[in-house]
Amino acid sequence: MNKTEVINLQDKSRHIRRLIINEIGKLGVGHVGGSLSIVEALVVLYYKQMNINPANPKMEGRDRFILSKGHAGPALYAVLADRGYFDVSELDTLNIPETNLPSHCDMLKTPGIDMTAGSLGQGISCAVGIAKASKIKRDNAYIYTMVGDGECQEGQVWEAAMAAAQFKLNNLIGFVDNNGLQIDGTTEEIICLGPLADKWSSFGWSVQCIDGHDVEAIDNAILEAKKVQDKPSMIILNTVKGKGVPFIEAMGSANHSMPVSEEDRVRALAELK
Ligand SMILES: Cc1ncc(C[n+]2csc(CCOP(=O)(O)OP(=O)(O)O)c2C)c(N)n1
Ligand SMILES: [Mg+2]
Repeated sequence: MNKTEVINLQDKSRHIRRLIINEIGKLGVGHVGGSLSIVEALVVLYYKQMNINPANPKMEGRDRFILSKGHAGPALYAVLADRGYFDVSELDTLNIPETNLPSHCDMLKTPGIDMTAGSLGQGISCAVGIAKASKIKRDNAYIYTMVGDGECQEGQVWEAAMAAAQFKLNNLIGFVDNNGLQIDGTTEEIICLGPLADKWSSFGWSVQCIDGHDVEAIDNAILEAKKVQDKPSMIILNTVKGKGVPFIEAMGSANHSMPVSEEDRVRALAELK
C-alpha cells in the first residue's frame, strides 16, 4: 500500500468513528467500545479488499463479511452507509422501533448484512458453512468473519474452528478483536484465553498477530492469508476497546454498552484522535 492509500484509510477510519459516535449518541446508549475497536479492520475490508457491489448487495460470487460479534453492528452500519448501501441519514434510526438497523445485525433488515448475528459463537459457525458452500460452488469468494476475544470463550467457536480446518477452508479469513475486555471485566480475569495464537494454530489455522489499528498491517495480513493453500486463516488484532476517544478508552469494560449523553457525544467528537 502506498503512503496516500494509508493516509486515506486512516482518514476514513476517523470519519467512521465520527459516524459511530453520532449514531449511538442519537440513540443515547449502545455498544461503543467494541464498535470503535474494529474500525480499521472494517475499513481495510470494505474500502480495499472485498469484492462487493453496494449497488447490488446480493451480487453472486461476492465476498462476505460476517460480524460474529454482532453487538458491534453500529460500526458495520456506519461503514455500509458510507459505502452507499443505504443513506447515511438512516444511521439516526439505530435500534428504534421499526428500524432497519437493529443493535445486533439482521440480514433480513439491512442491505449489505450477510448474516444475522448477536448470539456469540454462531456467526463464525455460519461463516464456515458459507465458506464451504463457496468452495462447492467454486465462486472464488473470500469469506471474512470477526469474533470477539470474549466470544472465543464460547465452545461453539472451537467446533467451528475444527470444522473449518477439516474442510481446508483457505477461503475463510477470520479476525479476533483482541481488545482484552468483555462485558464485565478483562478476558484474563473472566476466562483466560491465552495463549490465543497457539490455540488457533493447534486447531489447524494459519495465524498472524498484528496491531489491529494499523491499516497497512491489516492489509498485508489479509494478502498473506490469501496465499495460504490448505488452511483457514486467523488474524489476531491487538486492539483497544473504545479506540480513538481517550475518555472512552479509559473507561475499560464500562464502555461495553454505555449511555452516551449529548454532552458525551460532543466531548467524544472533540477528543477523537
Ligand atoms: C451466546 C451469548 N452469550 C452472551 C451474550 C451477551 N454478550 C454480548 S456482548 C458480550 C461480551 C463479548 O465480549 P467480546 O467478545 O470480547 O466482545 P467486545 O465486547 O470486546 O466487543 C456478551 C457476553 C451474547 N450476545 N451471546
Ligand atoms: Mg473483547
